[in-house]
Amino acid sequence: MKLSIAITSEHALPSAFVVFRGFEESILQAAALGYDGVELALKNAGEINRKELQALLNKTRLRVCCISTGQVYAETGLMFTDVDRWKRAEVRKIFKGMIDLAADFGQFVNIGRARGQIDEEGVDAAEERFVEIICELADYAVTKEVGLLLEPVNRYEINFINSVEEGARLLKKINHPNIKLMPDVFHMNIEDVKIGAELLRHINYIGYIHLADSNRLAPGWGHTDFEDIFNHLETAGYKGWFSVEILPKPEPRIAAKQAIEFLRPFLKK
Ligand code: LER
Ligand code: MN
Repeated sequence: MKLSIAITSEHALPSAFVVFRGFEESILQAAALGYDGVELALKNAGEINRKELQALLNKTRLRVCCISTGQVYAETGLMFTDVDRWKRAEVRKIFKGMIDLAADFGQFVNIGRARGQIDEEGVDAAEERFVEIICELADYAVTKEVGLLLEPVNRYEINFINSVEEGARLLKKINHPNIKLMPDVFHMNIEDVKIGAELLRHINYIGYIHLADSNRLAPGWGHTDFEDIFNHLETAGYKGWFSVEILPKPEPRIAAKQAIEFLRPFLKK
């Protein structure tokens, strides 16, 4: 199984959950530590110089496994559920740019908090606006051979699609073959009944997994039971990517090293 680490630009907000910042530095560090790929956390596709990125990937033999979009919401507040149709048009444009980029680098685009909030109009209105945009983007992404990944995010960050159970229920309803879930075990620790058992139960909807311990430190440095998670994923026959999305503590290189050293034995199984 393949392991990636989330990285971002040197200009990203301090709140971005990444270990390394600055694309060149990050890719070189990830390669030196033995990661198979990187997940690019972007606010728009224009942040990437394609030629420079390709040269770095050629040099390191790393792959970009996903473009993640938490920075879209963090930097602009744009969301699929916004009542303002011009803002919804803007978010469509940004995500289409990310999908175009993923056609060359990444193969997946995630939808995190940009999916939006449930406001005073209630869940049905939010869901209707969300479904219209995600389906349009999923149709567009098919033509580019890119998949969409919906990430359930805990209630303290967003009030819409918090648990894997809720994500799976919504995907069943939407029934679009080009949308899968991106469970993040940090959020699952807050929202789901069990982590490993829920991953196994919803495995048909799962396309990619974010790894962090219960405190967003490197796996192995909190109280999440990774033995249980990987046993369930083995039973499920999960073959997709894992990406480490952790805080740069105690310092970036040490955190990234702690993560890969702890995870390697599970991934080799
Ligand atoms: C993004 O992948 C994530 O997990 C969120 O917690 C960021 O807000
Ligand atoms: Mn995540």
